[in-house]
Amino acid sequence: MNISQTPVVPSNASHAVPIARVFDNDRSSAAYRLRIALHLKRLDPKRDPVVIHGAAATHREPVYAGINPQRLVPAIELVDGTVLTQTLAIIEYLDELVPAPPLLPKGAAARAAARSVALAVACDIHPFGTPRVGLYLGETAGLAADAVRDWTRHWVGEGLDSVERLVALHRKGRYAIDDAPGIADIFLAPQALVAERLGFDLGQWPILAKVVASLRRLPAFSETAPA
Ligand SMILES: N[C@@H](CCC(=O)N[C@@H](CS)C(=O)NCC(=O)O)C(=O)O
Repeated sequence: MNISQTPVVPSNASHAVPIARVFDNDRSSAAYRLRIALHLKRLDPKRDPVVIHGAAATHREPVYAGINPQRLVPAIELVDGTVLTQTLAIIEYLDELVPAPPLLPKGAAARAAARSVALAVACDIHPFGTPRVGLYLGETAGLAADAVRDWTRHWVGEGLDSVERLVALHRKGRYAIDDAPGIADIFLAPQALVAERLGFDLGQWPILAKVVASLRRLPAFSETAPA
């Protein structure tokens, strides 16, 4: 990891955001959420890659553990040394500092609905597919690779069944909530990609499939996607 404290002064954002660096990972769906939000806000801070897969993983080593106590990506470091973790917290921080375009809809109920979709993904689906959980199931619980994959597929499938019903309740536009891409979409699109990587056809969730197809036409979602 490079250690640099160069502050980011965004060229197009209406307010300067004092980010020194983003701890990023190309394959991580949580890091993808943050890349989408930064793109929507026209921010392009310095990125420090953190390896989270395989023998070369650096995220559980003392250097990164000293930065993010949870040893997860993404995280951001501000120019004053403050480290912010958890994508929903970081994205809402960006939204407060750079209000345009807004990532939360108008109206308290619509905002709660948008957060409920984001949280359904972040809390109730995403953790089941993380490297740490897969490693525990394989190495400690002794499950074969196929069994780990089936286990992950089960929770991702059941979770997205629920999110399909949730989005059906709240959707009033082209995307998950309305006609502006926001936090519900920022959490949904990366999780949809994980589902596809696990062999799901998004067509089994017709509403989510439509929303994700629309999102993938937006540069903020397509240009920041994991390889
Ligand atoms: N709830 C956290 C999730 C962060 C997370 O689990 N990130 C994954 C990558 S997608 C990670 O760092 N995993 C490392 C591991 O599981 O060991 C957030 O929203 O930021």
